[in-house]
Amino acid sequence: MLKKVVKASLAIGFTLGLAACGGNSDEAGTTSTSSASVGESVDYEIVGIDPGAGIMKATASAIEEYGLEDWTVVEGSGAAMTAALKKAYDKEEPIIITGWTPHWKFSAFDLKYLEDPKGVYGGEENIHTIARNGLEEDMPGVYKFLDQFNWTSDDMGSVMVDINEGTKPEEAAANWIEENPDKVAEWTDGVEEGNGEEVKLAYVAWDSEIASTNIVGKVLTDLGYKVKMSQVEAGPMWTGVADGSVDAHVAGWLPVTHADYVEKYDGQFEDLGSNLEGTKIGLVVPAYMDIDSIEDLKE
Ligand code: PBE
Repeated sequence: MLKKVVKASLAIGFTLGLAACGGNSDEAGTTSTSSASVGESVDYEIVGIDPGAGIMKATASAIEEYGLEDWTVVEGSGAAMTAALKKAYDKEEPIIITGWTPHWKFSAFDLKYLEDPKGVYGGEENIHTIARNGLEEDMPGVYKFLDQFNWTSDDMGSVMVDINEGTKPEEAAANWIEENPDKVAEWTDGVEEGNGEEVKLAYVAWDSEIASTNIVGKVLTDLGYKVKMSQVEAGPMWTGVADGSVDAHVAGWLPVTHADYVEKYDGQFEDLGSNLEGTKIGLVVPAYMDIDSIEDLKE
C-alpha cells in the first residue's frame, strides 16, 4: 500500500526551486507560464518538519489519499522548514510546506493553505494542556494555574512574531506578561504560590509551543516555582507526561493531530482542556503559486 513516503534525509542544503520553475525558457515555444508541473518544479518534495509531529503523519495519509505516490515528505524541523520557506519566498520560487496556524509565517509571508477536499488534515482544532496523573494532589497551585491558562491565537501570534524578530523567547514571554496583566491575573486567580518546588515542562521546538511554554514557564517562575523546561520530540513529550517524568505540557493538538498519542497513553495523563482554540494544520504554499488544492499536486 503506502510506499515509503517519508524520506529520512536531513533537511539541510535545500535545493528547492533549482528545478525549472520559470516559464521563460528559450526552448520550445516560450510561454509565460511554466510547462513544468508543480511536482517537477519542487522536485516532488514537500518540506516537512520533525517526524514525531502529527502533521507528518497527516501528510503521509494525504499522500496516500490523494494518490501522490511520486512525492516525498522531507523530514527536518520547524526551523529548517521556515528557513527553506524564507529562501524560496525571497526568490519567488515554488515550495510546499507542512504548515500550521497560529504561526508567525502567515504574518511574515503571503501564504495560503491548499484546499483539502478529502479532509485529511481534519478541521479546526484546539491546543490542550496535558498534565501527569497526580499533579493535582502533588502541586495544586501548579495544577490550578495550568487549568486556568488559556489565550487566543492573536496572543500567541504576538509572542511568536516577537521571537521571530529576534527577541529571546524568555524575554518575549516576559514582555507579553508585563503587557497583559489582566489575562495573567485570571490565570493565577486563587493559585497557591510556590516555594521553589520544581515543575517540569516539556515542549517540542515548534514556534507555537516555544511561545506558549515560555509564557507558562515564566508565570510559574513568577509564582515562586522552579521551572525546568525540556525541549524534546513529540513522542517523548507525551511519554514523559504518561510516565510521570514530566509534570505537564501545553502542546496537545486535539482531537486529530495528536490522536495517536492520546490513544497510546489513554488513562495515563489528565487532559485539562483547551488553552487555545481554532488551530489548523495543512499543506501551505506561497500565494504566488498557481495551485489551490492538494488535488493540483497530482498533475
Ligand atoms: N504542529 C505544531 C504540531 C503540533 C503543533 C502542528 C507542527 C504537530 O503537527 O504535531
